[in-house]
Amino acid sequence: VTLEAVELHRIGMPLVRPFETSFGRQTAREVLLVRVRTAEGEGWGECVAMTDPFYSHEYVDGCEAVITSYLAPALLAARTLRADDVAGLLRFVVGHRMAKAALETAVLDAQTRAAGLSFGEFFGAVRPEVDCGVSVGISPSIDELLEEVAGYRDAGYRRIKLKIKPGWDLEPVAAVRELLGPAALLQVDANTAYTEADIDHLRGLDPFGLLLIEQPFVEEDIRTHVRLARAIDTPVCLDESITGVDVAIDAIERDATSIVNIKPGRVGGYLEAIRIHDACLERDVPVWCGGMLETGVGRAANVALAALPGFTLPGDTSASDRYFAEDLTESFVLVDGRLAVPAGPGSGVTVREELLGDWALRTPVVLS
Ligand code: OSB
Ligand code: MG
Repeated sequence: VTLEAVELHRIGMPLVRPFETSFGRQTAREVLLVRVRTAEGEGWGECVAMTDPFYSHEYVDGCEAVITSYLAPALLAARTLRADDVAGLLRFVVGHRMAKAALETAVLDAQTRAAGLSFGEFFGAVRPEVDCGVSVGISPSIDELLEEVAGYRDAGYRRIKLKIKPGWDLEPVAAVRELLGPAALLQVDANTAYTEADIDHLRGLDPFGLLLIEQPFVEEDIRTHVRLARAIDTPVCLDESITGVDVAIDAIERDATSIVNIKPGRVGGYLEAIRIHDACLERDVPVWCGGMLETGVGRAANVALAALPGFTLPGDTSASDRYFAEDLTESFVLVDGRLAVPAGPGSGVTVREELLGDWALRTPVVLS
């Protein structure tokens, strides 16, 4: 496509319920959206960075700054480009994968819309809908947790993920396992809240038959994940640590992870996410699609990705109403525990421009 301008939109959306993890509690989602204007039409990308640098070093203000000062000017200077050129054009900037992913996705959306291809077709989707799980935050009490989980079970979610941290782990897991019964798919996510000294304690999760434990230790610490994997029966799954295909292969070969959470934003975009998927499929390592409380813009692309053959576990691709009273695009509605892969060109969803204005946190920035 021939790139004419890059627009940055900043919106705020209240969450239907607070979302608490080991790294903090959120009551609203601040979202940075990128629109590219090209000679062939427009495209959208959602930056998954959060307001604060607590899950990742990336955060909304930082992403906007690096896009404005470095990334967008490099793409505008190249002018004519394809999505698979973007990573190379942006390689001179170290890291900042979420910011890069938003730009690459916007270019890919414009390019595939112009070609009349859906993301599902472009990525190589093998199913028309995907199995969905739901990520359940840390709750003020076990009773409230059980009520929330029962609601998601009744809505049809095919897998429950509980956020855990020291002081909120064995007890809530035991209570939810009791509620759901032994056959239900149940997993936990610690978002790096534990240390090596907790390995013995984490072995206490084994009796609950969990699908996996996600990212108990810090991002850079592959070694302690290897030690845990040796000590525990529950499969270990990395999220934060997996920043690209080479790290994924390394972690798999070292037996630090036997299942991989693929989040396109965290790895620099959908093209790298597909490379990780392919490497995992080749090694018989199951993958699932993570989430970052995306609006319909990001969700559409995640659902298309989750339709690739190696995504054999339900993802954090929940319905729009799990997060928001109203979505920025058409809503994603759970049917029999699944979401449909959008079939239209590009991401297949349309940004409701009037909401962009209503929810704006500032006037859009236009770079050209
Ligand atoms: O660790 O998977 C995570 C949300 C924000 C940041 C990190 C994570 C999450 C979730 C929610 O678990 C996933 C979702 O429903 O989008
Ligand atoms: Mg996680």
